Amino acid sequence: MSENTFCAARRRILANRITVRGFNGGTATNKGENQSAMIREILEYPDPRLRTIAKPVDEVTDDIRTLIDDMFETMYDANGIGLAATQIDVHKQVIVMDLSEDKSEPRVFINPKVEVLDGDLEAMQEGCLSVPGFYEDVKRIEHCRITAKDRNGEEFVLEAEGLLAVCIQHEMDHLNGKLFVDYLSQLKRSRIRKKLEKLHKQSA
Ligand code: QAP
Ligand code: CO
Repeated sequence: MSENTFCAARRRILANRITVRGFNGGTATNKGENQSAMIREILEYPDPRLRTIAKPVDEVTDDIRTLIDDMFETMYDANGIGLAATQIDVHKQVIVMDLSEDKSEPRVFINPKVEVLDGDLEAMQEGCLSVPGFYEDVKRIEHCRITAKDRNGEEFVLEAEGLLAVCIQHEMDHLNGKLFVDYLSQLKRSRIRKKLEKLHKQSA
């Protein structure tokens, strides 16, 4: 994947969403713009709360569905493609994702488990809503099978490759308190940390 693929893909996704909004003449019919859902604050690296290990969800209740709605609202508002509950300081095993250009493919993963189907590693440029403005190559398993529950508590199995496989592994890392910067060299990671700390001080 080339250097600018991530940015280009995001620009494309954004341009498309703006068009969709214009077409509808409003936001009411757009998925992820649920009237009652709330945009939550996204924790940013190096916030120590991002290191918390998430607990499995016992039962998919209305409270969990409210959490899911808020997570979509927060992710779409920030122009993200994936968000783990950890990132909004809720330490439950819940992930939301939408890799489409028009918010048409919302996906929910509750208590996800990953099984390696092909141990080959593939490098892809990653970003993270908790590490805004930084994009780096990370090597991850190319082909995996995910078992998880959906928003109705139904179990499903999904084979993933490409961006979907990368994104699910990235988000599952969040549930285990891990960030993509942990895969980088110490030097790169500390540069990112220092730049973000400086920004946080400025906006405090
Ligand atoms: C994880 O990341 C991911 O820095 C999801 O200024 C990303 O949604 C997995 C974002 C890439 C695989 C490949 C980041 C938005 C979004 C930023 C995201 C930013 C605005 C990141
Ligand atoms: Co992330």
